[in-house]
Amino acid sequence: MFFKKKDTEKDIKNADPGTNLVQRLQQGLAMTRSTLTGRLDRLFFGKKEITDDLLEELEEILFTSDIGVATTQELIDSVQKKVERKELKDPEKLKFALRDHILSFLEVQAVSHLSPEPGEPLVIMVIGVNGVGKTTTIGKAAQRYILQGKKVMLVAADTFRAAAVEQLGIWGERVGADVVKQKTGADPSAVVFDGLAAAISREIDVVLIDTAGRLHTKINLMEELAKIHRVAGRKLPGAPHEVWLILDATTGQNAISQAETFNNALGLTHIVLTKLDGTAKGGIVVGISRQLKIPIKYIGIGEKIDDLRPFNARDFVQAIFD
Ligand SMILES: Nc1nc2c(ncn2[C@@H]2O[C@H](COP(=O)(O)OP(=O)(O)OP(=O)(O)O)[C@@H](O)[C@H]2O)c(=O)[nH]1
Ligand SMILES: [Mg+2]
Repeated sequence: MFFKKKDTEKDIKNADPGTNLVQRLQQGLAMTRSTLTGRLDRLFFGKKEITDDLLEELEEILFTSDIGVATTQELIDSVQKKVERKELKDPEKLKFALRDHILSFLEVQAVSHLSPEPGEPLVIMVIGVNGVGKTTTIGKAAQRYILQGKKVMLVAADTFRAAAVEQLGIWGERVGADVVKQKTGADPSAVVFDGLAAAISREIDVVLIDTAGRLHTKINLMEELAKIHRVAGRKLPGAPHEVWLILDATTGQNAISQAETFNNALGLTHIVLTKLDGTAKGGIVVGISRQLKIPIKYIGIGEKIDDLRPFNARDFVQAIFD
């Protein structure tokens, strides 16, 4: 089952003709929108003033959309203070105040990281627990880089399952990227070392490294990933320039503790949040941004090749609230 590059380009160009970015985001985030905005609108409808009961219900709504306990508390405290100071009286204005406050959480500064030297490839290491969407995200991101005219290489450092290497190979064929792989069970660091050597000699622009989410050996996953990271830097000083943690939005609050563990072990530069289309827990985006202060690079809003979207705080807030 191989896909033609032409088809995927057509997929991207023809996807949802006539639908703008925010509309497509709204479709992808439909479940989150209906739990959050739908319930907020019902809460505010016909209300003339902001009472304690209203705030209590608001707290419940924010909480069930997975914004997180601490983040919800901060939002409610801020609203309460504004009400006490008589800066906020109208329930309809409360929605806008909430929206602005949430936007401020989402506008996260970039984590400082190195860029490749001129003529050297940008090396991106992609990590996350099993099944979150690492390989799929690599395929979709590769497609984006290729459409920007870049030469892309995928490195199969998830060597523990034959199916994993094969899956990456299919994506490589589909989008037109080189794939570097070795046989199942090979040392992932060695695959990365050889992959970077090949990338340098083939003048590749972007290298995406696929890693395992679970090991079937006694080796600790974090130690294995840290070794890959070190070995990449030995072959190409400064690499990997970016470390993307893939998180599955349907995991809810547990995603935050996963991110903390990976960040402590490897130092993340970006987060990609997948499967936002399959959950009403889209509020997780807010909690992640506020607590981790690591920028969200992309969000996954479906299984189609163009369903990986650059995360934009304003578009996201607009898609959820408007
Ligand atoms: N609905 C939806 N499904 C997604 C999204 N991203 C990935 N998936 C699906 O999630 C499943 C797992 O994706 P993979 O890319 O294989 O995940 P992985 O992290 O590489 O998994 P392992 O290699 O087993 O650790 C696949 O069926 C994908 O199609 C998304 O944004 N939305
Ligand atoms: Mg995979």
